[in-house]
Amino acid sequence: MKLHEFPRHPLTFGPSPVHPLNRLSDHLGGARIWAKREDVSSGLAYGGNKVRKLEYIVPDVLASGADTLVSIGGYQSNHTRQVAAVAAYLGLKCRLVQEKWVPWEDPVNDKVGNILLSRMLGADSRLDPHGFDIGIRDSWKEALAEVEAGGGTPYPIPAGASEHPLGGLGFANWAFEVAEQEKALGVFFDTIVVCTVTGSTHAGMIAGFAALEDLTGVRRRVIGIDASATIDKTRDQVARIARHTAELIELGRDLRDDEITVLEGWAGDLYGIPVDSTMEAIRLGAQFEAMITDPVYEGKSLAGLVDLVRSGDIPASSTVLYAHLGGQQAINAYHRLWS
Ligand code: 5PA
Repeated sequence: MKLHEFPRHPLTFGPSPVHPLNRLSDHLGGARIWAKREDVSSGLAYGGNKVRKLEYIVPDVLASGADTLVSIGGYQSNHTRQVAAVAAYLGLKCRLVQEKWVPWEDPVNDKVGNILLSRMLGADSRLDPHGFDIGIRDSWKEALAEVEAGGGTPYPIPAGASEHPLGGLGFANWAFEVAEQEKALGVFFDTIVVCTVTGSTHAGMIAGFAALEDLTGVRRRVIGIDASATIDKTRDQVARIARHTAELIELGRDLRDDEITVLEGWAGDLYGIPVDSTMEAIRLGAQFEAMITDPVYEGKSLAGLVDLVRSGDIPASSTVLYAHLGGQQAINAYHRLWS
């Protein structure tokens, strides 16, 4: 099936906004930087990148007759909050496994931000002591079995919706949306920078931009910045989901290795724990553009972008699009970084 033939259940306001980051670009003195904002593109509990993925998964949920969405993430998972939001919006139940993915000892880490919102949205959100892993988890399988045992019909949504067979479609379509916006704005983004952890955001973009390249003959760099700190797993997952999504949308060729780029160097030692470059990037985004980024994801990808522009790896002649994927809801659990 071609991408536009897959059913899509609208959960966003439409195309996410694109705008220039002029003061940040001037400050860095290199490439011109723009942002495309998944953080302000949906009315469902603040939205974020998972809402776009879920637009392609919801038709399957509704067709399945399930009554409970079951998903998994860390205590401050943005993904689980977005699953809770979509469940509420569709009138479904929601069971969430919130694992202790981050050794961040703060008395409100399991109370404020994303988890607070998930509870407000009516999800059955339960804490689990297991640590970080982007793979398929026993705790999630147990939650699925529990829902069934209780007479419910669960619909499984894995971490970040990434291992879901349709998980890459949302961001494959993002590539085509970018191309439309470029026409309207009279700009061309030769480089895209995106945060990657469970992989289907970046992987979807890779498949989508590959399809666009085959239509137009124009190549671009799609750079994933790792924020998982488990780079091998994330690289494998990105490559696998990109290839799967490319096949799904009938790309008709294998992806080249140069189309799959996940860079390391800005994740620090641990998922969810910011390092100096993260804090500097958050400060730059906030103080030059009033663009808020979080210490888990977007602060790290912004740090990658800042360094690549400063070093000239992304040349001064480039126009870069920074994919802002959301995540601000976690910042209250990180209040002591600023107090
Ligand atoms: C997340 C993911 P992928 O997981 O698709 O690679 O996206 C990375 C990412 N930015 C980037 C933000 C704000 C994100 O929330 N979040 C996960 C979550 O549980 O919230 C899936 C890990």
